[in-house]
Parts: sequence; C-alpha cells; structure tokens
Amino acid sequence: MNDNNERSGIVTILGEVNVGKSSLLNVLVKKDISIITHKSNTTNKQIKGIRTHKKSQITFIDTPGLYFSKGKTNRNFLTDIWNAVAEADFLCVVLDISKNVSQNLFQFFEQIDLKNLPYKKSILVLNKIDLVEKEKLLIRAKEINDKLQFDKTFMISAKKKYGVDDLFLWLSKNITKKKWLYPSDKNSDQSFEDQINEKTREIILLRIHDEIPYNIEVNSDKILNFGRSKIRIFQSIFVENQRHRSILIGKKGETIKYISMNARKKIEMYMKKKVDLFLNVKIKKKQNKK
Ligand SMILES: Nc1nc2c(ncn2[C@@H]2O[C@H](COP(=O)(O)OP(=O)(O)OP(=O)(O)O)[C@@H](O)[C@H]2O)c(=O)[nH]1
Ligand SMILES: [Mg+2]
Repeated sequence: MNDNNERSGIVTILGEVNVGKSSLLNVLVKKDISIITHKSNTTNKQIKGIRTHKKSQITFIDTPGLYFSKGKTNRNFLTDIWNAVAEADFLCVVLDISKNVSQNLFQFFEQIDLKNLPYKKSILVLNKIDLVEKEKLLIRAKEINDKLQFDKTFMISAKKKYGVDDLFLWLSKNITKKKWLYPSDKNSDQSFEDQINEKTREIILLRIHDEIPYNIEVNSDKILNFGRSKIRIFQSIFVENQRHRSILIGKKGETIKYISMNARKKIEMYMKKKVDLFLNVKIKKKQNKK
C-alpha cells in the first residue's frame, strides 16, 4: 500500500534573534507563513510550516529567536523553544555568518548537548552568505565547527534563496519511513485567523520601533464575508498599558490609521479580495498576560 512508503520528519529551526530563521522557513516551504522584519523578536511563538514532496513530508518549526541580554523576554519564549527542540528529529541551528558569533550562544548549545540527543541530527546553517566574503565565511565556519559538533553544515542565503534547495534535498533524503502528520496539501498549522492576525502584527512591528515591547497581541474578534469578493474584519490589538495604547493610536489617531491602512493592504494581497479592516486598541487584562 502507498502508506508504507511515506517518509516524514520534524525539523526545528533554532537560533539567535534576527538571523533569518523565519526567512528560511518561508523559502523552505515556498510560502510566506512566518512574518519577517529587520527587527529582533519578530517571531513570538512557534510556527509550523509543512512541505510535502513526493513521498517525503517535512514539518519545519520556526521558533522565537534566542535573546541573551534581556532575560525576561527570553524566559517567556523559552518554553516554546524547548518544546520545539523536544519534538524535533533534526535541529537546524541558524547563524548569521555576517556577524561574530556570541559566546552566549556557544554556552546555550553546550547546555542542549547536541551530541547526546537521542535519534536527533543537528545541522548548522550559516545564513546571509550574500553579506560576507568567501574567505571570511570559511574562517568563521571553521571556528564554529571546532567548538560545536554538527552532523552537517550548509552555507545559505535565505534572502537570495542560495543553498536552500540543497538543504531541503538533504533533509528529504535523511528523514525516515514514518507516517505523514498532515494531508499533502497542508502547508501551515496556522488557522486563517492566525495568519491575518500576524499580518497586522507585522505592520505594527515595522511602524512602532522600540517604544512598545514586542509582546503585543492581535486577535480577530469578528469576520464577516460579503459574497466571494469582500470581507470585513474586526481585530483587537492588546497592549500592556495606557501609555502603550496612546503610542499605538498616535497623535490624532495617525499611527493607528497608518497601521490599519497597511495591514488592510497586506491582508488584501494575502486573500486576494477586498477587505474592510477595523482595529481596536485594548489594554490586556492581568490574566491575559503570559
Ligand atoms: N542579507 C540577507 N539578509 C537576510 C537573509 N536572511 C534574512 N535576512 C534579513 O534578516 C532580517 C531578519 O530576518 P527574519 O527571518 O525575520 O529573522 P528571524 O531569525 O526569524 O528573527 P526573529 O524572529 O526576530 O528571531 C530581515 O530583515 C531579513 O530580510 C539573508 O540571507 N541575507
Ligand atoms: Mg522569526
């Protein structure tokens, strides 16, 4: 029977903030599932992307970036990160090779103890090679490989899509005979609401700079369909306090107007239909806090 030939595996994408984990996920699954910005801590929960090719199905888990200087933020994310590590058949550790590697990261991986994880392979992915000269790239790669032991190293540019096919091919060959976790046409674990909430969060992150901590939450309260070509969406944006609320609304509502207009455009592009978007900025209740 067909089922007997199915192969599958879970690949957890791990690394410091801003190294390009979400960019990599999107290229791997060929769809914009995880939001990307130039800012740290864009991803704030684990997000799964799935790609099925012939008999192989790989589930990729994008994780919040590791962040070493502000303990509090990191602690909120760590449970999600550890859960994703525990689930993985392969750990895909992404580094930004255009920067020096932080010593904290070495310590973190010593804690994970890559060599002794049962049934798991670890892959080092050196990203952003488009920003470094080849010579420097090789020196840094050697420095990292001397300290940490990986089963395989790939040098890629998620942005330019260099090297990502090789990584996917290697993973497809190395996953084992196992039943698929998802139907072949599914490429994300995110619901439709999750996806449109993330589009709005992306615009907020791009607009508000560092004044507001990145744990704002967006929720879709009501979605009304008007035939096939139009949809009306009511979303709440939750912030920590009144000061943050005022920043998000802006003078004479300018900031929220900007966010609303751009989020609407983003959602329209994603849905390929006309969207009316209504945003309401609310203060989180204490019990809503993570
Ligand atoms: N030049 C270059 N830039 C890249 C590459 N990959 C990602 N970037 C950029 O790096 C920034 C961060 O990318 P993300 O994919 O959001 O990084 P991340 O690791 O998911 O970040 P967090 O979710 O905050 O941990 C964005 O501005 C990307 O466009 C690459 O290969 N080359
Ligand atoms: Mg990310």
